[in-house]
Amino acid sequence: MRLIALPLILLLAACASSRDAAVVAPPPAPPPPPPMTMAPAPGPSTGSNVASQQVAVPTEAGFRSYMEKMRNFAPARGISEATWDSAMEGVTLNRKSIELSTPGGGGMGRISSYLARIDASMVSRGRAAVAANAALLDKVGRDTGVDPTAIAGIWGNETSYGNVLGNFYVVEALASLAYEGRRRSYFEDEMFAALTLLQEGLATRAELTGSYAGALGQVQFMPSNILKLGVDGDGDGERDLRGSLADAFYSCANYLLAHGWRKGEPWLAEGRLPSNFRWEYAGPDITMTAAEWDAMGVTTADGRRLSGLVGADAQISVLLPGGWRGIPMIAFPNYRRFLDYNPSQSYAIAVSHLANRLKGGGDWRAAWPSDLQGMTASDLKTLQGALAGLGYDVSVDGRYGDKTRKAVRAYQLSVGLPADGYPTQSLLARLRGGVS
Ligand SMILES: [Ca+2]
Repeated sequence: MRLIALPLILLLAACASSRDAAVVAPPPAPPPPPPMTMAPAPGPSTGSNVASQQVAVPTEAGFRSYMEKMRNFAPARGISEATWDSAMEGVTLNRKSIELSTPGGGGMGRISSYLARIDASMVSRGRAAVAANAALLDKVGRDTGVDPTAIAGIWGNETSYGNVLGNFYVVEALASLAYEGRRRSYFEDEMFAALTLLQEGLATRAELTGSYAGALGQVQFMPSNILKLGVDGDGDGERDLRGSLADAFYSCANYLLAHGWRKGEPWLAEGRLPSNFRWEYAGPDITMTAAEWDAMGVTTADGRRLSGLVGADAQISVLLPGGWRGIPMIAFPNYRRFLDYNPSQSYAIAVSHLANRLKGGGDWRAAWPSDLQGMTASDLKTLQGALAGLGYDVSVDGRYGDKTRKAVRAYQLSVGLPADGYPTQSLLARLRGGVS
């Protein structure tokens, strides 16, 4: 696939490698690509918050002290001392979890490295996995109304179709991340949810093996989501999202439905933009109705009007993940359900594209700009600093989010560049040169 040839991908694949290193892949013939572990979604802050400040330097002694305090909270969270003591036996500070959960690089190019994983091998192994489980997937689709290829797209991206489930004891991983403190109450809640799984007999300690961030099973559910949205799909009385594909697939469908999945609608399609398209209308932070895009002449790459695919009032974004010269993508409402699953545009595009391929769709028609160079987190910080210096409202954090996108877009508009909101090396060079 063409994306692989780009130096950009090689550069940015390196950013992901430390995160991937933790995953022990039991490789079938072609080794599976590393999984994209479900990043924890922002959760409600219901944690006990022993201390809400960030722990500066994680130490084993600090961890032990924190865990002693947490043990006191266990009964109030419905966890017996016996469960706690048994679950925590041998648990130590897991620095690998903390290291892998630390944002490693700028967002730019992540999309390329994500999409580079959706190669011929990923697609062919996926089609084989879908064929091998066709009866079950069809039944899930009929029963729930969720397109089974969407589920397969998540399954493939999360665990390479069940081949890479993670090898972390999630109680230890979650305790370490809670102690580390950046998202303490979220991880405390997930740790207690994992302990609840144990105490209620929904999982054994050995079954609480998963990702460095505490996600479990074939489709990488966080423990609280197993409790809230897990489904016993095969009717054996257990919610076993690790050992039972039926449980995993029905649970995945249930998650998407609970977040507003629209039955019978697509999620993402390659788009075709009119020649007079205003680039500043693109971006995940901007939505317009299908009817509004129709009126502007935006269609799918094969020329279909958007309101013919979804309701005329459906809220849709045009995405330009490779900038204005890259591949235009139409993000339908169901695309946002993948974002609910993991709030990363790169993740949601990768799941969308894999699902489209598993549904029989082809590769992208448009080409990725071959001269596009990656932006490291450091590059992004420099760019953000320059924009902040010009008075734009932007955080200098090396991350490509909505604020940076808006600031880049506003700057591009002010100097007459195509306002795609996409930070590039050439934009950085321009800002460094003091050209404003
Ligand atoms: Ca079951």
